[in-house]
Amino acid sequence: MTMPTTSAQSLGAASLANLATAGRPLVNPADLETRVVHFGIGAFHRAHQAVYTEAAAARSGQPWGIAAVAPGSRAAVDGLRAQDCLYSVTDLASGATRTKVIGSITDALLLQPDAAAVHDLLISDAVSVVTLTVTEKGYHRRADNGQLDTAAPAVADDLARSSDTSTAATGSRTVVGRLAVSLAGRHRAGGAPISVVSCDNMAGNGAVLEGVVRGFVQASGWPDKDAVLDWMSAAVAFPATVVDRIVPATTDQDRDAAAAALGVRDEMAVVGEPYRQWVLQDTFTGPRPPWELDGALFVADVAPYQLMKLRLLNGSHSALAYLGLAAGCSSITEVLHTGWGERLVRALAAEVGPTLPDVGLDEAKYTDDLVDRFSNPAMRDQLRRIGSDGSVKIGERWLGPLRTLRSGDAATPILELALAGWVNATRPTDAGGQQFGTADPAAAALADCWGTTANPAALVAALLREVGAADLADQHLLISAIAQRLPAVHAGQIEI
Ligand code: CS2
Repeated sequence: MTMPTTSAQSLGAASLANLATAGRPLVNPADLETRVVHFGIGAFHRAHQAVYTEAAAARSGQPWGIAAVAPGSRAAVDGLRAQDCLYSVTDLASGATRTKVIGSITDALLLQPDAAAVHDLLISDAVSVVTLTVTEKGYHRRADNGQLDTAAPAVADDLARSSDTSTAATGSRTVVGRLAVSLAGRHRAGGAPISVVSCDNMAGNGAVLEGVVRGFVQASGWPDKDAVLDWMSAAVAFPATVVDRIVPATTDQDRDAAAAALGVRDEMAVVGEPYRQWVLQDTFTGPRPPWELDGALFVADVAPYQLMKLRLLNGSHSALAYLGLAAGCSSITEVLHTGWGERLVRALAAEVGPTLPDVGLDEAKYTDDLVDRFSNPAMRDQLRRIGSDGSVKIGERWLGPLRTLRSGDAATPILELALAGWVNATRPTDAGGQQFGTADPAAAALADCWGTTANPAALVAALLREVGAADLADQHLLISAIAQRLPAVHAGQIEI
């Protein structure tokens, strides 16, 4: 079915009544209250936590709404505001796509110009939950020890401004700085307990977030910083979570298809695989949305789920991305159609499987499901999306299991091949940037490694040092095994 879309009405509160029932939000946005603040308005949040929150509000009758804060993307804020914070999600099931408007976002704000409004929300008793999807680089951790990088320019800037209490409510450039300043403000205002929930792909993401926020408070010049830290220990929970849904970047074609399905134009449309999962550590303080009503799982320990997801899904995603780019592919589905794509997913799972906690999760089924999910013909998930930010992703996905396996003298041929793929993809181009168009916060430092040596083993070691893996860079057998793989990978020949 196609409908003319160019002159269609735009999605917004006024057009909701014109939508077919199946396309309407589960809640009336006007009935919601802002009780959650979310940082990061990207497609992933809109296709994941916002969907769970809408269903939780609808099924419980509790008015949970989300104020979504963009760390830097004015376009996302303007786009949402222009549509009264409404947007659609299309589930890309093969042969059966389904498009529905989501109504859980109550406001869209920018971290900097709207800082006072964000601060007011974070210190208000009405808000009891903060969630984050700011990606690995949004935590500003040092590559060597994972602590807050207080020397990173944006963090240093936030620290400098935070000591001036007259600018404390307006100054933050980083989400970590914003949280630290506003949590301190909440404490000073005698504020209620609150849960701050990292939804980014990092092992122990709750503890990571807690560590960088506390690191900011410790590095601040606040005379009451010990009291702030004590209050945080008692009243602020940082539960760990595992989030999962493959959400490709939205294309013009996706937006046209959403408009055809809805009968209104939606410039903020997102698409995702039908599968979604959310596992949360059950340590919330204060009220929270009953996300379990939409299938979220509350458990005592998310680590087994987290490691399985990071090492099997994200680990093979990154390997498929770098090796697929080398072989001339552009999407995950395309790589799964090569002679080696599925083999790579299964071989990586077999290699890293022994590093996963043995708590009865079914790795074989998980791997079979991964192959199905990656093969979904309705998805065009770009390798460039997954290959971006490799310097802050591969530590979580590959280097942890690599260390464990090597300390037990296990062979690691697939991780070595994957690392050769990553090394190959960091090659700088004459025009600047990386050869397949991936972006990386450490792109300049990685490019320098290429400039300082022509020796492949020395290059591999330098790149690993750059991502905080000096211990691995000193393992000569590992380094030469990776280096030996480089010529074939560079030529696009992937041998598994
Ligand atoms: C991907 C993830 O960006 C990436 O590198 O591996 O975004 C992945 O699609 C999600 O974690 C799936 O839940």
